[in-house]
Amino acid sequence: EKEAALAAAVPPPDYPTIFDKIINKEIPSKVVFEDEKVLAFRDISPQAPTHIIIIPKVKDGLTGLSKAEERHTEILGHLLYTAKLIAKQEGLEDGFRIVINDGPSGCQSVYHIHVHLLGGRQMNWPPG
Ligand code: DGP
Repeated sequence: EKEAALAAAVPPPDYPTIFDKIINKEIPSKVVFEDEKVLAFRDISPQAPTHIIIIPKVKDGLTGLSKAEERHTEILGHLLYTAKLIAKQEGLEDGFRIVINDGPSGCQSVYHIHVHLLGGRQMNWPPG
């Protein structure tokens, strides 16, 4: 039963998510960084004093990291480099945490690849 529920939670390979509405400004978000390729905004349910979501504006099949193909390497690098820039912008000199949840076991809930940038408190290891 639990397995069935998990399987049901996996959406088809690629369809619009709430992040498309954020990109298109159909729903508001607190944008902290934007360029031609990526958008970064504050998480609606912050798990740390700084909790920012960084996404590609064009998903191009990247529902999650597990779907990455060689053509995605540039955008994947750009997402991480953007995280570094925002960490500096947010004053996270002491460090920060980057998270990419993937699939049901990774606790992914939005199937449009995204990098979590968390900081402003002591992070713990192992993560939950
Ligand atoms: P994940 O569980 O890794 O798929 O993370 C999805 C994150 O997206 C989660 O931390 C909450 C955030 N989120 C979901 N919907 C919205 C929204 O409408 N606005 C904002 N700002 N964040 C959202």
